[in-house]
Amino acid sequence: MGDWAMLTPGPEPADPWTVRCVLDRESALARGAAGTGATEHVLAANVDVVWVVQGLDTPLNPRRIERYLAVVWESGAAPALVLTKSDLCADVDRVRAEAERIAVGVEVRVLSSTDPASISSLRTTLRPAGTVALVGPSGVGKSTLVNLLSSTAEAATSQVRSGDRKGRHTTTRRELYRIAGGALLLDTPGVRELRLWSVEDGLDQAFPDIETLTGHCRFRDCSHETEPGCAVLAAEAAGVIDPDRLRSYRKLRAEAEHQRLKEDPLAKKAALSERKTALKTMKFHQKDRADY
Ligand SMILES: Nc1nc2c(ncn2[C@@H]2O[C@H](COP(=O)(O)OP(=O)(O)OP(=O)(O)O)[C@@H](O)[C@H]2O)c(=O)[nH]1
Ligand SMILES: [Mg+2]
Ligand SMILES: [Zn+2]
Repeated sequence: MGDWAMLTPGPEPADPWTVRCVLDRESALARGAAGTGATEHVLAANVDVVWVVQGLDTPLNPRRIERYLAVVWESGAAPALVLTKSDLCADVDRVRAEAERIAVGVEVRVLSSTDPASISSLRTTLRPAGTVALVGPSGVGKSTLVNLLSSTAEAATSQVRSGDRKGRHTTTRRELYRIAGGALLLDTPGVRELRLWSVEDGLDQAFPDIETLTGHCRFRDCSHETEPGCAVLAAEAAGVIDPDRLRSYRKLRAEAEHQRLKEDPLAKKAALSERKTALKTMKFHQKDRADY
């Protein structure tokens, strides 16, 4: 979804058009496919901006937002964090501030379907021919937002469950809507969690606060776990970095590395032989010690 193709019309107006070629993708929002996650699933191609949509009717889930942002940055599209249902949140200012701490350097927008001004303000960010994809869990109001922004869209919506406020997976396939002014909105089915797919730079972009510190670690290949002279650990100890955020960064990094090895047999082989060499060196040292 979202690929651009070159078509040529047939000789007669009623003739079918022929697809000449599909243009190279400028961005691809990809995640590990459901199940094993061993294959790539492109959610959307050629998207300029991705709105990571979360509802304020439930507490903010920082770890989920970080994961979404890493995937979006990696895609080449620019993320924005869109917090819906502000009418159901008692403490919007506090939550907004918390969101800004999590989504470092990302625009955070707070809105409600009941507040037309907040919707108009979001509309002003749309660009002609620009494509915006909406991603986020089921029930957060993605399709509602599409309908509010477009005068013609009639995307189906349905109420969240009253107990846990979970959505009902109303949108079941990706759907592109053209809206007045020429922007395109891509509504997607809700997904609770995005499995990482070959995220490398995206992770650093989602954690710029940690990324800037890594350059100051004593070792270039510092894993920021136990190494001496680690600037990240020092920042954590000084209370500059939230330990939960650091845990999340480590977890996502480990997951991305695991995914990379799964995707790339050569990298896996290299990692294995590296481990073997390390093991041999260890044995060698043990032998040395036994000689003493
Ligand atoms: N109070 C309130 N309700 C909202 C708001 N935005 C959406 N809703 C309601 O939330 C419910 C779910 O909205 P949908 O637009 O279907 O959610 P979705 O994200 O498209 O869900 P899926 O298609 O299942 O992924 C609907 O009953 C909406 O009316 C809002 O800002 N405030
Ligand atoms: Mg929907
Ligand atoms: Zn370090």
